[in-house]
Amino acid sequence: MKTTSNSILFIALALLMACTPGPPSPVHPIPTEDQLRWQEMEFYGFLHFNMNTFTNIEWGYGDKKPEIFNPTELDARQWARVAKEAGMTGLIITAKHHDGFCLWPSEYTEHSVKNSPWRDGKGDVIRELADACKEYGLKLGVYLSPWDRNHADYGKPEYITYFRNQLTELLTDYGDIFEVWFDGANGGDGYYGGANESRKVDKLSYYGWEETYKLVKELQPNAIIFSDAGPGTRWVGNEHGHAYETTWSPLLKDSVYGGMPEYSKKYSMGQENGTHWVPAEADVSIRPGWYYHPYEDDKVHSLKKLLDIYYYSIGRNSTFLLNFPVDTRGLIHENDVAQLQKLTNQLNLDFANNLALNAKIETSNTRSDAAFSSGAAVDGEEHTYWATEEGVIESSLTIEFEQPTTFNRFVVQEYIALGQRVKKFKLEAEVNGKWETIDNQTTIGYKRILRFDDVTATKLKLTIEDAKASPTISNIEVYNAPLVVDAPKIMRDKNGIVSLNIPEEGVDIYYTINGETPTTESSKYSMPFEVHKPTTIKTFALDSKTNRKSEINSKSFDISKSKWSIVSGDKKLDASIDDNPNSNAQINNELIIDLGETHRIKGFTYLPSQSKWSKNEITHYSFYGSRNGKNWNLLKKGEFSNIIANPIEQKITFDKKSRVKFVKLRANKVKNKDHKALVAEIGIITK
Ligand code: FUL
Repeated sequence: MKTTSNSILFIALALLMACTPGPPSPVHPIPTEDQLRWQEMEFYGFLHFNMNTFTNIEWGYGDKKPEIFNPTELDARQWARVAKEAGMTGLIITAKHHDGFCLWPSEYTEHSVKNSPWRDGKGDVIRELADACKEYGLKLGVYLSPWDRNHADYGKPEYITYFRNQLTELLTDYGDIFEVWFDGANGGDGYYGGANESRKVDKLSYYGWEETYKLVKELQPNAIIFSDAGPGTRWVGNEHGHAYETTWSPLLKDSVYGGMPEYSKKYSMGQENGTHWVPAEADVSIRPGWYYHPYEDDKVHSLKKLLDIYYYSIGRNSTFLLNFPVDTRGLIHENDVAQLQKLTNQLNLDFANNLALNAKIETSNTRSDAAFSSGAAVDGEEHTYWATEEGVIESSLTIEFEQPTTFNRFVVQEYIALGQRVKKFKLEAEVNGKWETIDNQTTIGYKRILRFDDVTATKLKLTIEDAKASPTISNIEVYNAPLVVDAPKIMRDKNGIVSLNIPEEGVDIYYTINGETPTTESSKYSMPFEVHKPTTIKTFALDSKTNRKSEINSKSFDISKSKWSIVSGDKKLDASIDDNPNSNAQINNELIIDLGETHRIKGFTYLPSQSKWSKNEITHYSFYGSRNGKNWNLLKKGEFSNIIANPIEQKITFDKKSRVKFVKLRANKVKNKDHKALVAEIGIITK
């Protein structure tokens, strides 16, 4: 008798829940209003501009005089215009980087623009940017580096007071700030007011973050705070701008602190059982480095790479923070502007015509309340959503096209105000009356974009296979993006043999080997060729059937390594001079190379291992040269700045040229001291 009444009660309750009008119950954690607004900003810019711009390095020691800072044509309105035209919603600037130099006339230090020749010491970059952002309708954010290699008190409690004073200036004097960026880096050594020593701090306790966060909230209640641990947004864990196929916005925040060594591998993808809403932000520079280096003028990312980044950040439940290294004139370089424009144009084409807008749809289950009907998923409005009945997880939504329709992009969004729910979903298409799987995936979150080869179908079905609670889908869009012809990849091997490769077949490749812009009148590629002298190779591909043309790819080479050998004769070390970025040599502190003949060299390059989560980057080095392999001259000693977070090729130039036949790289420090250094490639600079 008791059992029956219990069952009746249970059924009644279940029915009541199923028919309960009103929105689904939230699944915690959920975002704050500010986080929601911030997430919808999607695409915003980063500006790295500082003393490093003028010293041509990535991390300054803090020992340079403010006189060095002297942009000739600084124009913050250009930065804002470029960002606005690209569809960006805000700009974040390095108000103070690790070298401690301040772009505003802080009253707490002499190490700032006020002692520079720029605008006779009366300038304020933050003010100019704040005004420009206002004019162009962009939001303003500030990066204030906690690590300060200039300040004498860094490491002592006094520095924290200084840091908070500076934060107070920035958050009081420049209007609304949408994001405050706290970087986790601390490489140890610095100038520190002349002490020239190494100072590491306990990143968990030294900065007193909780107090600092309170200060931010007091001064800028709506600002989002960035750090590895949030609390507003978290680092995506790499500097390539790539979020993960499975990216949760919830984070086990209490297990994380800013700059923790295991963060990237362990926490950066977020967690299904995360306790706090701390969504990912994917930061990446438009060139290899964060700061401007003239030698990277021809290394601005290709359209293909920028598109990949877009789809791997915004398309994977993350925001996209794209950096511009402002140059010594104080402008975003024209090459960067050109690539950005290509990205914007292509995205406009990719997302030109939403084939799902107000399409005919069917769902396996829908909440009875009309406010959450299936039509809400295709009404082009992301604040309305389709929801299933409470507790109904497995569900599908089918779009029916009026005629066979071709598409290759699928956009889907969850109504995240109620929490991130979907754990597993699949996409299928009905092609010639048969259902075919397009993709099997995991998380959706704020936005997920799938790219796939052209499919021509009459129906398209999204199936939610697993979720933390009944799904809430706010938006679905379908597009047919035009094909982009890839620019040929330029590779040269140890013997100086150059090959130009492209994935597409039936496409013609044209090239020049003297740095000139190639046209269809230039050499047509048919087979690999030899190039031994320093030069720049430029190439593009043309699909003559459709007249689609790729952008031009360009790569500069120094002398070929055909005569080089490893002095010890150890064959395993050849990987460091084989001109193949994907093979590594493991070295015992030192690597000695015989260049085969004498060269006047003005620098060297070091490419660390390109494998994910490598522990073997050399962070501090000495580089020597010799004419006979016996008597060595130290040519340079220093650090490879930021190599751990951004393991790109390091380009080191000497104060003067040196004639050498032998070179020696010594690893003074490796990222993880229990690991041996890995060298993907060593090069020399002669031109
Ligand atoms: C890193 C810094 O060390 C780099 O210099 C750069 O500012 C990047 C955005 O964050 O951690």
